[in-house]
Amino acid sequence: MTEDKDKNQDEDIDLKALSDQELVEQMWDDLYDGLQEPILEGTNILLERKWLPYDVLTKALIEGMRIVGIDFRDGILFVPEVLMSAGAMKAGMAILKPLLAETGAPSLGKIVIGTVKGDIHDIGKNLVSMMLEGAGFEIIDLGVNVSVETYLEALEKHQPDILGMSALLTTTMPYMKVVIDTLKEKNLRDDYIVLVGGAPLNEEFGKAVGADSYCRDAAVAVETAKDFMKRKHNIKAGAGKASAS
Ligand code: B1M
Repeated sequence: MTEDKDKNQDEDIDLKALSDQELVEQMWDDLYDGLQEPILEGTNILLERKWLPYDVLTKALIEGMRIVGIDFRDGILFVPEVLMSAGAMKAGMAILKPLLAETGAPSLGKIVIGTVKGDIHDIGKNLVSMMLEGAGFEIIDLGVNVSVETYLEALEKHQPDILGMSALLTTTMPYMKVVIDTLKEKNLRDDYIVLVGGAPLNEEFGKAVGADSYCRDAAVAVETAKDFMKRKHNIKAGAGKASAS
């Protein structure tokens, strides 16, 4: 009964009549309730109002998901509900993806990315991939629950510049070390720039597992990847000069 009432209330809301702030707050509620349609509509309205795709993503969708995360942690929301929220978030992200990827710039480099074994969280990883793609990187997305064997196969097949790993659980983040240690054992570690990210990680952890860098969020991932590619090109250019002289 209460659910029907809430649904009717939501149906009655004319999203177009809301101010930007009211609309964003309504979208947080709709994301919380896992409602895809209003998220699609709200995303489109903000874009029509000339919001930058990145602002829609961060201020409406990511912030909404942060709120979901708090109630998930506190046992107010449960897995099926959070899956609905994730579905709504992905629907909004699908609209933004081509806009964030509109660049036309030549490829800045190739990146193999995936969420580590045991972990099925992919929203953050997808977001990072979208933003990197938007910045001009070529992305090979291995999906979720990626084993060390799968990472190695992909590295061999695609010969990327960067390996990106995501983990959202404290129980799965140590797997990043398994992957990096395996690269070391096989003498492959120096062939790739390794970037890691995910909510439970931090800079210290990145260093401890032997990654080149920890990326706090998607924007930092883009800047870090660009930065490492610049350094890589400088090293190559330097080596060229040295051998020429
Ligand atoms: Co999960 N979950 N979940 N979950 N879930 C968390 C992570 C949790 C913090 C919730 C909580 O308790 N507050 C908690 C982890 C606790 C811990 O380990 N410390 C948790 C738990 C416990 C679980 C289960 C174990 C629950 C259960 O079954 N009892 C289970 C585990 C399943 C598994 O993986 N084996 C589980 C399941 C799920 C769902 C399936 C329901 C769903 C995932 C759906 C999906 O991804 N398709 C889900 C969700 C949605 C969440 C929360 C609510 C949201 C995660 C998210 O998408 N955030 C999350 C709570 C939270 O984080 N607030 C939670 C939005 C996203 C944009 O941010 O992923 O951090 P984030 O990505 C950021 C940065 O971290 C960074 O950039 C991104 C964009 O800015 N980044 C990278 C991420 N990856 C990167 C890679 C890079 C660079 C940067 O590479 C270069």
